[in-house]
Parts: sequence; C-alpha cells; structure tokens
Amino acid sequence: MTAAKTPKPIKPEDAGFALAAYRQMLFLRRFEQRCLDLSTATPPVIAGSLHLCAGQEAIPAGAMAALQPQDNVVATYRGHGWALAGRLGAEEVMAEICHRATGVNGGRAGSALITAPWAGFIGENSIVGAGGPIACGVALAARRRETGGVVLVSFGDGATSQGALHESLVFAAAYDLPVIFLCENNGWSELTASAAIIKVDRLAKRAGGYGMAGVTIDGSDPLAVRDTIAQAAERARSGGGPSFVECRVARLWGHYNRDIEHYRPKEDKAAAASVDPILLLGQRLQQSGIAEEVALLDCQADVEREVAALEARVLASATPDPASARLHVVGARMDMPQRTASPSRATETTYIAAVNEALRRILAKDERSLLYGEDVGKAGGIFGASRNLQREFGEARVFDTPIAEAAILGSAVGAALSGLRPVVEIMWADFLLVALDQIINQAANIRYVTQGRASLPMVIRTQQGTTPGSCAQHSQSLEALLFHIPGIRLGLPATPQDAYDMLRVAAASEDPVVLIEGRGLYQRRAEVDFDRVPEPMGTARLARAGSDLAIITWGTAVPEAMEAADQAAAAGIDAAVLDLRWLSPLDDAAIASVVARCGGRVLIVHEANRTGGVGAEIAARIVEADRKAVVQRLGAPDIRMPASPVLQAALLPKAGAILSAMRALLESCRTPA
Ligand SMILES: Cc1ncc(C[n+]2csc(CCOP(=O)(O)OP(=O)(O)O)c2C)c(N)n1
Repeated sequence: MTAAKTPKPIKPEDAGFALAAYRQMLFLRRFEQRCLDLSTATPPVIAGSLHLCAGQEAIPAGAMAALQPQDNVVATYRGHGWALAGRLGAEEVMAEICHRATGVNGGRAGSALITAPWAGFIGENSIVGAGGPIACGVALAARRRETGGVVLVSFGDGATSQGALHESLVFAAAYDLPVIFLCENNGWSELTASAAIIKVDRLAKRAGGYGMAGVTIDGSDPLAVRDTIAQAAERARSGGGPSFVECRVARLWGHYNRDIEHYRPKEDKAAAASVDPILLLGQRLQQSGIAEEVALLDCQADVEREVAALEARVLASATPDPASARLHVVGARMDMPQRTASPSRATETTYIAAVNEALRRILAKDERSLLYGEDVGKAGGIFGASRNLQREFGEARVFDTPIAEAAILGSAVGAALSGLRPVVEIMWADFLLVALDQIINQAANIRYVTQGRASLPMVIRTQQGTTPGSCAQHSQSLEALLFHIPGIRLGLPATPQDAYDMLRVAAASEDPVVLIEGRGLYQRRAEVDFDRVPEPMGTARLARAGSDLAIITWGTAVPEAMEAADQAAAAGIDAAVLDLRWLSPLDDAAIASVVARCGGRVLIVHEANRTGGVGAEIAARIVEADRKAVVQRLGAPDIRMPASPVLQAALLPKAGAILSAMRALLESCRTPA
C-alpha cells in the first residue's frame, strides 16, 4: 500500500501535460465507472467479467506521453486505460467492451482481449504473464526492421511469479531487446495480498538478477511515470537494452466487477482511497497554481457529458451478425512456393538434410524469415536441421536462444505480428507442453480476434516419437493435442520429399503452422526433387494404391504401414496406404476416396496412444459419411512409454501388428454379423 503523501509542486513547464493527464485520468475513471455500472445492472448490459483500472490511471496516462508513434504496447486484461491512452478511439473501445459490431474487434475480444496491432496496441491478454514473451518478439522485429521502436509490456505484481514472464525477462536481457517491463504493482494478486506470497519488498530489485536496470516509482504520479518511461525508452532505443519499472499504485476497486472484496481489510481500502491519483493530481494542480477548483469541477462535468454521449452512441449500435461467428479462423489465401528456374532433378537425401535444405531456401528467399531455438544457431540444432545456416545467413537471422520455450514461442508470435516470418524449433515435442499457452491461447487466436486484420505467419518445427532408449518424456506422439485446436495448421511429414515440401509450404502460410517431424525418420534416405512445386497444404498422399483395405496413417507410422502392406501383398491382400501428411487441414476428400475404393474397409494407424488419438476423429468422420464402413484403429496402447527397446517393441504399432490388424479386420468383414 502506498503511504499518503504531501503533494509535490508541478513545474510550470509541466503544467500543460499535467492538465491533459488530469483530464485523461478523469475520462478513464468515468469510462470505467460506466462500464462497471453497465456490467452490474439487472439484467447486465455488459456480459461477463471486467477488470477495471481505477487507481492505476496515471500509469497509461504518463507512459503513453513518453512513447513515440513507432512504439508498441502489450497490456493485460486490466488494459482499458492502455487502449484509451494509446491510439484507439474511445467509442471503438467501449463498443468492444459492450460486444458491439463496431468494437475494435467486432465483439470477439470483449473487455479482456482487445487487440489492435495495426494501432501499436499489440493487445490485452487474459493469460497472466503471457504478454512478456510476445513483447520480446515485437522488439526483435523492431530491431530487425530498424523501426527504432520500443515495446512497453505492462503486467501486475502477481504476474511476476509467472514462468512465462521470467522467461521473457531472460530472453530480453539475452539480446538487449528494446523492451520496457512495466509492473503495475497494486498490491493484490487477484484475491490474495501479494505481500503474503512475494518475499521481496521491491519487485524492481529482481531486475538486477536478470541483468537489467530496475526502478520503483510512484505510479499514481503521471509525471514520474512519464519521465521514468522516457528514460527507459531512451535506454532501449539507444541499444542499452530492457528495463524493469515498478509502478506502485493502489487498487481502488475490486479485482473484477463482481468482486465483493470480502477478503480485504476495510483499512486497506480506505488507505487506497486516500491515495486516489486523480485526487492527488487535482490537489497538486491547485497548489501549484495551475488550476482552480472550479476549473477542475468544470473538467469533471465536461468529461461526464462526453462519456454519457459516448455510451449512448455505443448502446445504440448494433450487435455482431451471428452469421459472422464462423469467419476468420484461418486464412483462405496461400502463397505457394513457386517452381524454381532450375530443371527438376531428384537427389538422394536424408530426411534431416531435406529439412536443412528447406530451411536454407526459406531464409534465402525471404529476408523477413528468422530461424531460432535452443542450439539452433552455432551448433546447427541437436539433430543438425539448421547446420551451417548461421554461417550462411548470419547471427541476426539464425540464432541460439535461452532454454525458454515460452519465450521462443511467444517471441515468434510477437515477431510474426510485427512483419517477420519466424521459423522456430522446439527441440522435442514433449517440450511443447511447458509452453502450449503461446500456441493455443495466443497464436491460434490472433486472426480470429482481429477478424482477419492480423495474421501470424510463423512455423514451429519439432520432432516426436519413440526411438530405442528414449524415455517417457522424450517419446510421446502429441499431435492430438494440437489437432483439437482451431486456428493452427498441423502437419507430420513422413518422407524426405515431404519434409522438404511441407516445410516450404508452411513457411508460405499466413497462419501459424506446427510441423512435427519424426525423429526416427531423420536418417531415412530417398530421392528428393528440390525444385518441384510442392503440393498444397492439406493434401494427403496416396502412398500405395489398393482395393481390399485402406490404411490411413501419418508420420512415423507411414513406413510401418508400407511394410505391412508389402507383406500383405505377398499374402494376396491388396491394401491402399493413405499418408495424410496434414492433419489440419484434413484431406476429407482423399479419405472419402480411398475408403470408397476399398469398399469401406479401413484401418487407421498412428504411433500416438489410441485413446483420444486423431484416429478417433477420422473414424467418426468416416462412419458419419458411410454407416456401413468397417473402421478399426491401431495405436500405441494407453501406457507410458518405457525406455527399454524390448518393452517399447511390445507396445509400438509396428509392421507386424499392423499386418495382424489388417487380417483381423478383413476376417471380421467376411464373418456374417
Ligand atoms: C496463467 C493464469 N493464471 C491465473 C489466472 C487467473 N488470474 C486472473 S487475474 C489474476 C491476478 C493477477 O494479478 P496481478 O498480476 O497482480 O494483476 P492485477 O489483476 O492486480 O492487475 C489471476 C491469478 C490467469 N488469468 N492466468
């Protein structure tokens, strides 16, 4: 809690700014009050939760005055003040909070996720701490594109306990990124007093631990905020790296609109009211001889009229068209890599070398592309996917990162939002689990929330599967987790040609793409035509024609299915093998066609566990389309993966098990029901 203070005089040269800040803060308070009232009316005019910034208005009012047009802001759910103090119009912001068609995001974001990167407002974020990594990516892009811009990311004191925020502090420090980490310390972590769970008296003390400058200031003083942010921005702009600015403020209202604050001592609330920043600034303006009380009252009345008129216009405006709810999940347009001038010729290549060549061509083709991840730069990746690429394209475009998956993925989100085309590596698919937020809550949402105004051309490469000796934390096949998520593309190349083609197709996509390679396939060799025009995203490959039974499969199960089909052929069974390649978009037409050609006899094979696997969805789709189809699934049983090769062999759906399943399926079709 901030102690009561004696008002500091305002210098004459600051009079204009102080008056403007006073009006802006009043406007924000009135705006928030009306939103609160509308949300607690019976019935509520605004549905859902609001996190209002009463008591914290001086922070955006002061900070935005120190930023320049090329700078960007990343806020939290308590971000109305940042949206208003920034470059968005009050009417479009209130309309968004009221879920109107004319809102910044057409009602898709609501109060807590207002997103307007086109206006330098990268957006609010409802995931505590998630903005830090994204800010790092925006800063990477600012540096690479030489905009001279800095990025300010605001977060609460509670957020300083979040892993993603720590990763972003580490990441920003590692590259001296132009980021200002601004902590709005209101003393509360939702319903818990931060002092009870944070054992440091000043959060800015932690900055030194990251190797950056840190300072604690009075966040209820817009002049102090302006001057401190101006210094931090100057440091960032001149290459001095990130700063951590802790702004102490009082939370005047509850955590959210329906918070009855039963947990909060009355004295704490009273103490907060006594340091109301608007009250304090009003006193200072009067005591410094800048404004009389009557002028301040006039200003208040004027603001009230303005907000009332604004509210009337917003409430008279239309709600979104329900038919539009399905639009803008992913983009319709796709720039396909074109045929190169060189004549087509096939070269025998390993899968991993094909990945390397695809990355090389992506970097050569487009200056906006970046390649980074753990060990990706100097060493060229633990599997060699990026070998020699740093030497060829330089450390600014191909680089190593801290061991910080949330920062890797989140910075890719920020960089892609800011005009770059990052390709990042997550060393093992199992490591995605520590940072899924940045894919699912962040990347997958951008196009939808912005109604297609912003898109995220980013590629995440990883690899998965069981190999002899790999333990349960380095063996999982996790595609089903991502398959479930709208807004991202998902592919699993099974051959060197597809490893090459699909990566280039992914890099041309305007949507986030996750490519899961097969570690067990990396040393497989096959002919690769590096100059052919790749097939479009979402097309399956008929790896083997047949008519007795269709095996539908993908990823590491493909060679096993091919081997099983070869063995079956020797026994007179003519099996087709459809390698789906892409799970999103899913090639429903190719599935329907192979199912029809095989008389509705289908075996779906994947290395991932059977329960909740992608096979279940495909089986459902086949049977929904043809109730007579006979569909079986073969996956790993629902067991953790042991390291012992002997134990692994007992679980994995290898060729022998596939052949047995094919025979059983055909037998069941011959047996009358
Ligand atoms: C990752 C995550 N964990 C928990 C929450 C639930 N939550 C929403 S706001 C909040 C409190 C955060 O406190 P602080 O960072 O101090 O910000 P303030 O709300 O005070 O602005 C919590 C725990 C969340 N949204 N995201």
